Amino acid sequence: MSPNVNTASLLAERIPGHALQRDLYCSQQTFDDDLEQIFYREWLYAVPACEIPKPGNYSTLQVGAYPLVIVRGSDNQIRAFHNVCRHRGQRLCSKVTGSTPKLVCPYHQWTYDLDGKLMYARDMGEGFDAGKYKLKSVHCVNLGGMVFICLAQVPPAISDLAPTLMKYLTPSGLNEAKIAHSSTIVENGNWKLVIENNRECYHCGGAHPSLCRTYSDNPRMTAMDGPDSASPDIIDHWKRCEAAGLPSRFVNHPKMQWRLARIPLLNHAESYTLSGKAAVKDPAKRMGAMPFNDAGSLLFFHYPNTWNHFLADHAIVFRILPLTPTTTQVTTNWLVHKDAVEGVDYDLEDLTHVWIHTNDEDRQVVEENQAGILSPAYEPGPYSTIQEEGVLQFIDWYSETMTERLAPKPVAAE
Ligand code: 3BY
Ligand code: FES
Ligand code: FE
Repeated sequence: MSPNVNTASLLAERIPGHALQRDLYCSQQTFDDDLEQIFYREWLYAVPACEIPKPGNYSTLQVGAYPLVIVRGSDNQIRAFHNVCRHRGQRLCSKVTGSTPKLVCPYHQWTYDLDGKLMYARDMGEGFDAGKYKLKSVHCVNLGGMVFICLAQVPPAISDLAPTLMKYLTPSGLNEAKIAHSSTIVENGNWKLVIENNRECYHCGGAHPSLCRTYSDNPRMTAMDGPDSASPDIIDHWKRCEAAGLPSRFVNHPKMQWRLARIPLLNHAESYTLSGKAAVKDPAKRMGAMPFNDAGSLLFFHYPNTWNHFLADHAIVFRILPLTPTTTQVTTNWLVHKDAVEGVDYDLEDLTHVWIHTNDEDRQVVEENQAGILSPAYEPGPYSTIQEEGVLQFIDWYSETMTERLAPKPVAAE
């Protein structure tokens, strides 16, 4: 690897329409720049709200250097805090998820209310002002059951996404959901390779035998560049769904940072199961209120760290977090209606089989991709404009965002 990597210069030299240069996928410098300019500045998907359904429930996550905790307060409000005690800095909550009436530091038991106020600190002497030691808060919003956080002092506008996402998610009933299964894996690949892989289905036929039973690898399914570029069968699907009151048409951020679109599954399949039938059998126990069983999958991605599938019976939500230049954590949650009972209304193996395998297949693809890119012989090759338009869009979004943010700032005039 080159000793002095300059992310901005590499981006300036990149060949449009091609994969990125090696150092952008593996250098410590670019990894640090990605954290600083993207992960510490953008809204990130954190958890499904149903992971913390009751006051006192919390979830933790690590974003780069920042340990964070997301808590539901006694007022039912979901808040995010730096998971760092204001006494001597102990991490407050070490479990991935848990439940507690108050946040008690394990070191010297400073005790915080669920809204972050310091309630109790033993023997701190006279003049100690507990009001100065609230937990540091992190911006946090619950959009239709998906909790997003932002580490920036001033977060970017979310107003373009919020109403649209809530409108599209409402029929999926995320607020009436529970987690049926959760999986966290580590992929030995740069976070951008994980997203690139998700943004195309050029690899699907070769890599995903079980997913391909129900999911079409037609490139127009995953990487439309606007509603008019969709194929006639998708446009028909939107018309049918929207006539039944289900928001479905392709909508996107102007720079394609996010996109929503409801796509049909193959042969009117109901769900991503091996049989194509709904995994949750009892229609009364399916998530949300879908007008028909073959409503397909509502696809939602938001850069830099989430893609999702909302089906007529369940949903699968994905979060990625970069760990090191060449490792990425991928967390998948399978959501079902809160009243659906495992072993009665659904079989867990039937529900999770396809995406547990698909995730593992994608992990292998990403790891082999990273292994090849680490070779000094690697040279960025061209993306297919027919099959990999989604990857091109992601790489363009990444390159433009980073280039703009890494550019030297004009010095203010005296
Ligand atoms: O291959 C993947 O990981 C997924 C399948 C659905 C969208 N994307 C192409
Ligand atoms: Fe938390 Fe001391 S570090 S109470
Ligand atoms: Fe894949």
